[in-house]
Amino acid sequence: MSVLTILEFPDPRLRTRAEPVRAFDAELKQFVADMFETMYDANGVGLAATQVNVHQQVLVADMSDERNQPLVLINAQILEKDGEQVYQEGCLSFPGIYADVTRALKVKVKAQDVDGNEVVMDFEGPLAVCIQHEMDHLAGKVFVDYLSPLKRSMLLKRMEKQRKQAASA
Ligand code: GNR
Ligand code: NI
Repeated sequence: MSVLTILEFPDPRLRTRAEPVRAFDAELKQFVADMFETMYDANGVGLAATQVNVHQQVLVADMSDERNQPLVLINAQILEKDGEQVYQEGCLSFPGIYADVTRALKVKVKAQDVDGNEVVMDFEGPLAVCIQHEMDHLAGKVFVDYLSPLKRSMLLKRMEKQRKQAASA
């Protein structure tokens, strides 16, 4: 098992569109284990393969307080969306910045598990936010893309400032 390096904005590799997974083999299982280790190590509630520079449609999540409800979705597709919610989002690729984003309240997702079995699952509330956030990463999209240009440039300047302070400390 290993903790992988998480790409940070403005790394252009975060804009890569992930390819579907075709081989449900031991290498995939090892990669999924590494993604969980990386997500838990970073105290994240989700992680997309894009963020660790692997451009395959793999996402992991765990929104439980006890950190004991791991969820892995491979080749996920949204079948249905319903309603709207506003949630304050953060992202491991944007350390220290948070912003309100409007997304669907509920999503019905078709995906595969690590063995390649098809699963259809319904998500609602914070977990639905997380799944939509991770699926965006796999499409090369990030949460600040939803903000107004003014709000986005304010937050990105703030992130840059914090980065410089951290580097000089
Ligand atoms: O750890 C994370 N927290 C979070 C909070 C609100 C909405 C989405 C997220 S996902 C984020 C981890 C991450 O960057 N996943 O891509
Ligand atoms: Ni993210």
